[in-house]
Amino acid sequence: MKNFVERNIPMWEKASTPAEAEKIQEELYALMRDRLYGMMPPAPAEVRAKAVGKDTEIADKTFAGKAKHQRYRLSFDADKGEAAFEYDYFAPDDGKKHPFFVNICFHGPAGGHYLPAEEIIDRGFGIATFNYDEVSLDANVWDGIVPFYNMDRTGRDDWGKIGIWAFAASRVLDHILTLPEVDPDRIAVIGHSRLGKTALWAGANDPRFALVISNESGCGGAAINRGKVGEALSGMTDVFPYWFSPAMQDLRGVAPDDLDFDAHMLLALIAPRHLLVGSAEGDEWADPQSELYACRAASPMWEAYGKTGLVCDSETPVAGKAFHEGFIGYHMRPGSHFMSRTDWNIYMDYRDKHNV
Ligand code: GTR
Repeated sequence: MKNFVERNIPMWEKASTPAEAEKIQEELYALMRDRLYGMMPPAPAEVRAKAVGKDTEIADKTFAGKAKHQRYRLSFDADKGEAAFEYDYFAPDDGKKHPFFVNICFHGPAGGHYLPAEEIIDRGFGIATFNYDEVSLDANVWDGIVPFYNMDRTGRDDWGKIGIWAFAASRVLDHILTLPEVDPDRIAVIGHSRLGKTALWAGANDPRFALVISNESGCGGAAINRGKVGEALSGMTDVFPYWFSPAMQDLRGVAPDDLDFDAHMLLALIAPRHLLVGSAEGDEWADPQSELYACRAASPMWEAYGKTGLVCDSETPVAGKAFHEGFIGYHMRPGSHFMSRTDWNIYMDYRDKHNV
């Protein structure tokens, strides 16, 4: 008997080789861009960094002096002048190279909820973190780096906030690649909830991220829309129009079964790199089951590259269990919508296990 994914999720044309997979990924990228997230500007030729403050208070109090900390102001040439924003850099202070997290964050710079920074440093990972509101406010206001670009939201395919924050994650990546503590082959992009959606789009746009981590990104992120409980894309056209391109308004009133795309197509853009999707048992709004379905439905793209996608013998998520054997990892944590220490530790376990 066919399972839910085989019965309900529309698939792309089968790809059997990496070359075929790449061609289909180009088509899927265009679809996700045109339906949801909008255009991205080209990467700037150069990102300039200025050290703007070393907060010894943070390095000493938050990390007991174990971490190097530096706040940087990044600037780069945009269509209409120089755009800029700041981020915080934390690295274990031992003179070695480390895997890093580019953390798209609700707060800055460290020590807040959602970011157990000391534990992350203790496990040997570095953190480059920025406050998304400082790049452009999480509201229908086009401030921050946006006024320096021609995409001013009058164009149907202009970027929305998810694209804008994802673009910033790539600029942070540009800079950390020049720093001595960073292992360039082991950089992950991570975000929670709306910022999990952003991490996925950042990973889809920038192949330099070796690992993409979506924590409870739900609707408009890792959750399959067909059969989904909780939030629906149609409702998002009203509540969060500014997260997406203006063209996303076309989804108003559209039933999930009538969409010509679904979330597995977004996840498939990460292949053949590593992808982690985390859910929480009590997070019906994001819908763990739909996130697991998306991982399963995305797996054939990894197979076309000769890699294993999701390895999971269960139709349903299992609280407290991580399915972490393949290039797609999925776990569901007991508890509510949050990016907790448990989630971070599960992601770091995967990174240790797969050396990514
Ligand atoms: C909710 C939204 C979700 C999720 C969440 C969050 O209001 O409906 O899609 O993104 O916010 O970002 O915390």
